[in-house]
Amino acid sequence: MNLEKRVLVTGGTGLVGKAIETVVKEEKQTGAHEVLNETWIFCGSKDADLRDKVETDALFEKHKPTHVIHLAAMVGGLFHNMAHNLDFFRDNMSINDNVLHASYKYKVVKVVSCLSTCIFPDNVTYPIDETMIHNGEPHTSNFGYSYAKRMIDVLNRGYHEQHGCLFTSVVPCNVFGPHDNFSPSCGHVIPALIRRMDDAMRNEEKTFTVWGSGKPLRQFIYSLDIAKLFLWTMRNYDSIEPLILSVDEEDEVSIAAAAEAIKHALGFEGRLLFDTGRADGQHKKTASNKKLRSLFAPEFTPFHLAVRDTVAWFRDHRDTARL
Ligand code: NAP
Ligand code: GFB
Repeated sequence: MNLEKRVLVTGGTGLVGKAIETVVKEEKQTGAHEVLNETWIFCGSKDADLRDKVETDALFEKHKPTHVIHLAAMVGGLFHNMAHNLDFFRDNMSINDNVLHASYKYKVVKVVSCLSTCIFPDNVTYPIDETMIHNGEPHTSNFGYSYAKRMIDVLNRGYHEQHGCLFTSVVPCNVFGPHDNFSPSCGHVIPALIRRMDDAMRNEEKTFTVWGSGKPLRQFIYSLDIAKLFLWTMRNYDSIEPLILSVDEEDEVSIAAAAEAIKHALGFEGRLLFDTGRADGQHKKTASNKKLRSLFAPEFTPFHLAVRDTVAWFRDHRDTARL
């Protein structure tokens, strides 16, 4: 029986939140049956600072959601994490505890929260799978963010065991796309390289420096692709066990290859240099999407096309894109 759903998306104004909003709008325009009985509410920090319990409860009192997709977090790339591990831990611990406790108090039917493939142990066998989350220390570069994210899984198990709540989580690989954080200092690698290389082009520079060796490997997923996986999870996945949402292992690319793809999409003709004085972070965090593929048939945009579309979006929104 399809009950009316009121879906609150925390972090709804960010990269992943805006992608979910785009997909929901497309579903409404095409008359997709899944969305017919769903009301969607996308919130950012202006609607409530979720580090504050009172503001969090007021948001839930206002919207009385039946479902929550919990994306809100202090998020950043490698260098931002390395400089602010304590802030990443404290802010995300507060946000996660407030949102999950409000979800319990307001009898939310289901919560889908967000972990990350970067939170797995650094000393691990590959491919990584969902059973490995707590099997050892995370990489030192982002231990604050990683431990805060791991506590979502602990909270989910506690709320299920003590109160029977259906609070679950997904584990995305690296995400990029429109509405990303294009800040050279705080952003993730794809958006940061796009803005920095576009700046180099505008300054007619003949070389561009990629930070680190370029050797680390990453699985990148386009934001519109993972948005569809979030919708499927919210509507169909009823286990509290985390679910990895990643492209295939063989879709893993090096940072150098990602920089080359951005170079091609931008049309930069200068030479790429590598600053090995800058950190590489985790060498790899290759995750298996075997569990997802056993449940659903995901579709992934080819990496170079996703980069092309992200570059096009950035150039159309350069003046308003997040710095
Ligand atoms: P993002 O673009 O930085 O967006 C973060 C969102 O959280 C924004 O809507 C922001 O609101 C909100 N937020 C931050 N602090 C808040 C606070 N104190 N109170 C209320 N809202 C707050 O992040 P994203 O890349 O979309 O990430 C979404 C989720 O995916 C996060 O949980 C992240 O950990 C996870 N994830 C991301 C990646 C990735 O590569 N991007 C990979 C794996 C997992 P404002 O717009 O008002 O600031
Ligand atoms: O996306 P990113 O910042 O974070 O990628 P992680 C960092 C990798 O890209 C390192 C190289 O190997 C960097 O040396 N890189 C090259 C650059 N040029 C740049 C640049 O201009 N900016 C950035 N940022 N990197 C994050 C975690 O790890 O993954 C977060 O720290 C989060 O917590 C995120 O979970 C998904 O992929 O290394």
